[in-house]
Amino acid sequence: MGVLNITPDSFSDGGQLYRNQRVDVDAVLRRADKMLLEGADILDIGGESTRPGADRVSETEELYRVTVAVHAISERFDTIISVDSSNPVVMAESARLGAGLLNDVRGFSRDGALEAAAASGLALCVMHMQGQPDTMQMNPDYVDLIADINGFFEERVHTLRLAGIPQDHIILDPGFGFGKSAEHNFDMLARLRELVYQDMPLLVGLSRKSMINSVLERPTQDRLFASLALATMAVERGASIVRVHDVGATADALAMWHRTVRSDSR
Ligand code: 8Y4
Repeated sequence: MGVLNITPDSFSDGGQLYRNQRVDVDAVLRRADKMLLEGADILDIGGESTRPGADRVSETEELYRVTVAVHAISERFDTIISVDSSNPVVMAESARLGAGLLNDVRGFSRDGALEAAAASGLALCVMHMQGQPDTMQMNPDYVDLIADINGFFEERVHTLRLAGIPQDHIILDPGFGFGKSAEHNFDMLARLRELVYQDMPLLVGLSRKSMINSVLERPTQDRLFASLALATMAVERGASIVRVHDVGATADALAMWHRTVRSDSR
């Protein structure tokens, strides 16, 4: 899954697709084309930054950013479009315009999100977050990290199924960096095999995240090699989908993992 941030203030790839209060549609299409040529199967489009301290975005503004990109990409490319949003209006409109996956870092917890997700008929990614984006990194605390996340998965799957969503439309995500210390994040990665509910597929986002900084002290743009190691370890430990900024480099790394697994099974 390749990341397409349609925001002016994205921490990782700031404001290249959104400038002067406008979505740069040509830039979005060029970036989408590049990621698809490099091997992305899914493009994740987001119009709201969840970084602590990021500017709030109005519904109208988020709807504009996301739908312009979804519409342009779905007209030109045959790919799965994921929409990174917690807003039910954005979810519904994106589904109408050709999205294939709804990716909600708030786990479909906002008023109306569950209903919009169910009505869309799309696949869903449900992510774990402790707290809210603005304060989640202040003092992340768990009695039992793995049990907490697995309990969250169980509760959300149960709730989504009651809303009429089939289990095979649901992807789970432990939410690296969302209300977790560096220690929590590395514990989650080490024990990723234990983060499951009924063998459902796992999506992880580790690309360029600040847990890398806790070891290497690198600015975001210099976190590629570390990100490749993290993506490879996640897939080795059972992740089905990795959300990344650097699609070509990650595809190369995972091709080596995949080839090695093939030899190991003979
Ligand atoms: C540098 C680069 C520092 C990126 C921080 C970040 C996830 C996600 C995000 C994730 C799913 C981010 C939308 C945060 N992370 N969706 N979204 N899983 N499903 N931060 O881990 O990339 S945004």
